[in-house]
Amino acid sequence: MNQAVKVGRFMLIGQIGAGKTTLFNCLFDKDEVARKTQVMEFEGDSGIDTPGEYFSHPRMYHALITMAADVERLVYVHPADVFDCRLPYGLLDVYAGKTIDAIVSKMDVPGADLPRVAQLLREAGVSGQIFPVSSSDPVSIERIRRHLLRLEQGVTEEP
Ligand SMILES: Nc1nc2c(ncn2[C@@H]2O[C@H](COP(=O)(O)OP(=O)(O)O)[C@@H](O)[C@H]2O)c(=O)[nH]1
Ligand SMILES: [Mg+2]
Repeated sequence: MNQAVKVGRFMLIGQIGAGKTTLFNCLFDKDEVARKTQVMEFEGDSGIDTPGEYFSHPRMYHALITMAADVERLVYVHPADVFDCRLPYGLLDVYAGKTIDAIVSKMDVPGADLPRVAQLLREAGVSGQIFPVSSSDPVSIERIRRHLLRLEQGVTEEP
């Protein structure tokens, strides 16, 4: 009997250039430079990377919101040196009762301000965990991998 527990999908959302695809590739050990993401990218049953346009253009919100209803966890990626934040209208409503985690990306850039961004995220409705990350810091990526893929609980993915 297969004892493996199915891991719920996570979905990365956030503005164009936030660092979603770079992180996504790191999480799944893909050895490629992030190209502009044009469509939803699925990694098996584990994760979805989304184009920034879906996040930034109101006429694309429906695509995100529809997909959000189907994923277990929504993960908002926000750069450490950007100090405004608008989550798509309606997303938090669809997601009521579920947790939104956030990743503060690009922690290595000179203007990075984690406390300031964290406060911004709380005000925007992020209620879950906030993870700082830099693509050049493997420890920060490993922490996120453990959380999102639930490695710390010994849960394995179905083949
Ligand atoms: N300095 C720095 N640059 C990053 C980091 N993560 C991504 N980038 C750069 O930010 C740009 C946008 O990254 P990308 O992953 O395509 O963003 P996406 O549009 O959210 O998928 C690329 O030039 C990346 O190399 C990071 O942790 N630090
Ligand atoms: Mg991308």
